[in-house]
Amino acid sequence: MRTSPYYITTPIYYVNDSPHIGHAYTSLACDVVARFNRLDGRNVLFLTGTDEHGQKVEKSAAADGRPPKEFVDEVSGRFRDLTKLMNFSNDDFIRTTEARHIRSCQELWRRIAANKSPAGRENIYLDTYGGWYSVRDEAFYAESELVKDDNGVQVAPSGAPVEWVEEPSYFFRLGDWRDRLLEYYGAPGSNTVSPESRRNEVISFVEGELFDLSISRTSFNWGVPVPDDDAHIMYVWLDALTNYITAAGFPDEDSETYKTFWPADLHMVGKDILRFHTVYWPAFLMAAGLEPPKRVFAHGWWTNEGEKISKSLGNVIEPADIVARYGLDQVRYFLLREVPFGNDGDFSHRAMIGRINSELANDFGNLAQRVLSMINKNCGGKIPEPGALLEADEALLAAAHGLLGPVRTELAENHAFHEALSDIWVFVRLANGYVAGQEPWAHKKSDPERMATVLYVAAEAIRHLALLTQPFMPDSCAKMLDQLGVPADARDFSFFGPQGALAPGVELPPPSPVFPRFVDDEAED
Ligand code: ME8
Repeated sequence: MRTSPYYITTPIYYVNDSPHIGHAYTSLACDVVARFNRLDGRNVLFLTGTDEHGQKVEKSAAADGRPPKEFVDEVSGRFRDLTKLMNFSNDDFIRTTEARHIRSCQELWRRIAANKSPAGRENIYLDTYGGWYSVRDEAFYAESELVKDDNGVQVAPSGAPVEWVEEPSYFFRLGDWRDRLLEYYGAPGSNTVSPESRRNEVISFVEGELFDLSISRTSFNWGVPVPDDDAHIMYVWLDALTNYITAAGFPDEDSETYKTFWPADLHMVGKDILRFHTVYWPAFLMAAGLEPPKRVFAHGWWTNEGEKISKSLGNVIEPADIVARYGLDQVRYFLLREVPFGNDGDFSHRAMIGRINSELANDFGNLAQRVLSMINKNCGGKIPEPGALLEADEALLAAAHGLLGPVRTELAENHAFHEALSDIWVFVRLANGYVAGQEPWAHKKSDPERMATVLYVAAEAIRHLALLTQPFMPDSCAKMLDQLGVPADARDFSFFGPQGALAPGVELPPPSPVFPRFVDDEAED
């Protein structure tokens, strides 16, 4: 168990369109880390929300024929619904159109402007921006960064269209912060920016030509006004990134929330928005005299059956559809088990069904169902009283007790969800092998005490599995723990190990399967 507080954030999502599987993925990863840390005794602040200003959102509202505020209220609601659909345990949901956030942005701007850069210059100065802008990426690009698409047209490195923009703008003296940024990234092996390949990418960007950054716009007005100059609104990324300190209570730095939670322990993001989080954001914070986040982790990109996910290709995966089809916890398990976290991954229905049937229904589900049914039939529906333990029993219990340490490292430190699950499943198979090898059913008449011991040890194994997989599959594990008679207040990790052992004699409800097999009604062949 640990006690230190823990602050974790998702990106705040643009409300130009409905949420899809990619948004659900990042938030799910954060939810699992947040739940794990809470079970591990930490005081967690888990934040998600919506990014509602900027040209992209303004254009989407116009295309929908509605005033921006009315439009963002509705679309933000869909992201809030996603948190319920996916059973996310976020403590706060921030919207950048909220008064608390506008106040926080303006104060951050004032502080940056009031301080000098490391070169002793003004951090913010007024000039004119003449250059490329991509509304889709909400990003400025230098000529040298543009690439040609298949038709020979100049586009952003992401493939997004760019337009020429020329307007008065405030600039942030990003170039002056190079050394401080490099210091922040630390020595090789430090995990301020993870995974390592992303860290290298960021360092080579910062070591290159670091242009000053345009941080205000004048050609439209859907944004936070720049303090003392109403003709300008803040660049949407400065506004958006600030959400992370707004929710921590900024500018009230004396508040308990701020003192407890800032700097954030982890900003989880997709690889597309790495630069904003690891270059611009820490530079803004340092310029304002605030601490930068402890860590940014950038994960990979999902494709759908090998294709880029996009509205125009018509292959957007709606979280509600797959949850309705496969079940919520099945989807949660699949997304974090299928792809090594950090890598790109491909969504495939076949792979989903494969994992549901083999790993959830066969391996884990059958283990629980077999053991609980035998207890129900042969032990009067009560947790059996174990007799003397044999070597095989001790070995299985020791393996169960030893699981928390490595899973904590993989999940809470390295965010290698796939490895955590794969280790847990090694134990699921060990427990299945134990039950098959010890044959409790064979001792029913000849040695009922031995049968009771094996079923008790197997039930303890299931209790440990259910405790440990709660962050991934909270509802299913709750059902399993109910069926084991584990009280609701005995499910955190302080009950992991012998101190939380099942109490013999506790009456159990009749067992019912937690992980059914998926039968494909819609299969065409
Ligand atoms: O960038 N695979 O918002 P956004 C994996 N508002 N993850 C995906 C994905 C996919 N195919 N598609 C989206 C923004 N994501 C800004 C963020 S933060 C201060 C402001 C996830 O709505 C992934 O986390 O475009 C990605 O970084 C994020 O959604 C982009 O969401």
